[in-house]
Amino acid sequence: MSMNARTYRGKTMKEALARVRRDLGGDAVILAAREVRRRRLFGLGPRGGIEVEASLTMPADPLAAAVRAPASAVSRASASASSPPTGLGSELGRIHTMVETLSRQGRLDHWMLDLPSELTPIYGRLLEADVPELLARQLVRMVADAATPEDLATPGDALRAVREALEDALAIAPPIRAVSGARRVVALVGPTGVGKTTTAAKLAARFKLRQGLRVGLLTVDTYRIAAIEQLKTYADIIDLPLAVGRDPESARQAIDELGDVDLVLVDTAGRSPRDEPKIQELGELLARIRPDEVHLVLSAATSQRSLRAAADQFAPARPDRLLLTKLDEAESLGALAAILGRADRPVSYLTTGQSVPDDIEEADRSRLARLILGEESIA
Ligand SMILES: Nc1nc2c(ncn2[C@@H]2O[C@H](COP(=O)(O)OP(=O)(O)OP(=O)(O)O)[C@@H](O)[C@H]2O)c(=O)[nH]1
Ligand SMILES: [Mg+2]
Repeated sequence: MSMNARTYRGKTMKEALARVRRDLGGDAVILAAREVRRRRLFGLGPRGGIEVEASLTMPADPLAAAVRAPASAVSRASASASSPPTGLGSELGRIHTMVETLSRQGRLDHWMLDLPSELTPIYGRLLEADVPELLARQLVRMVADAATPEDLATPGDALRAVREALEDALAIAPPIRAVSGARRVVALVGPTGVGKTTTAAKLAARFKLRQGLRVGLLTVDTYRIAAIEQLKTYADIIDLPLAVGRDPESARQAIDELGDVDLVLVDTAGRSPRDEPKIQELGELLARIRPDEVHLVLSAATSQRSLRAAADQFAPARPDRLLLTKLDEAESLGALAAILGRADRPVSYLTTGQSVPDDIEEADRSRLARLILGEESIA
């Protein structure tokens, strides 16, 4: 390796790394680490400690540096259930995963040094799944604080502990509570093109075909003729009554014209989260319709920033559920974690494709956590 590697010593790994950091800064790359034992004359002098080789330049392949740490020690530290990781083994395991993280982040993550080594790969996994860094830290920190060494004996245990912490952090809604004889009105709102109309059709078909309920559709998306035609097509195929509301007053009346139905699904026009007046208008319309549930429909295939922005900007529509679409299109689902913790807006359904009515499922805590962690995939 053609760079100016320097050696730093410390009584502990933490101390050695602190010196690396002081000297080379946060961008330092750890190339190797070893335990130093000194034969002590009459028991005097330093007892030995940890020696770390570090440099400022990134190696061509950062993982190659990790491989330089003795493989046996690394695997003993990170993968063994029978021998609890101690001493140098666990330190090397820590270095190993640190270097892996370096390759992702391009910097030395000082924060990780205090973490039990079993949790560092899980932290890396959360970041890889695009879980926001702060949230990822909170999760592993919570587990680190609460778990006993036995709780984290194997990598599988550590992953389960973090998954359980994530599950606890998710807010999940019960499915739409539609029963025969009591009309329930459910509105879908959200940004443009996220799948509101398709989802309304999926839900309508499920409640009609699987639960035998009387379902009606109401669209208040009257700005585009294509929008009405789209819903009309589904209404015809599923054989449902469709009502059209052109303003708050007629929308209210249109619901009554649907007659004796158990469930009314209200499809609304997509709105840009930046278009405050239109969202305000939507809020006024819904205030007139007075739906029992308002599901904010968000595409999982959008960035964490867009998700947050939409979640904030749609407040005037008073959504009390989140409905996540296009999970099948998302590269990773970690960003969702950022918006799924609000108890006043639990997740109701997930949609996983274009097919009506199949590609929809009720939100499930364990499934969602596994999806976010990348332990499970769609379908
Ligand atoms: N891959 C995938 N595509 C979906 C999903 N849900 C909807 N779509 C597709 O997304 C596109 C837009 O769906 P719509 O239901 O028209 O979306 P919308 O929110 O009603 O759109 P606007 O009314 O224009 O705001 C269509 O091509 C759908 O087939 C999903 O879960 N996965
Ligand atoms: Mg639509």
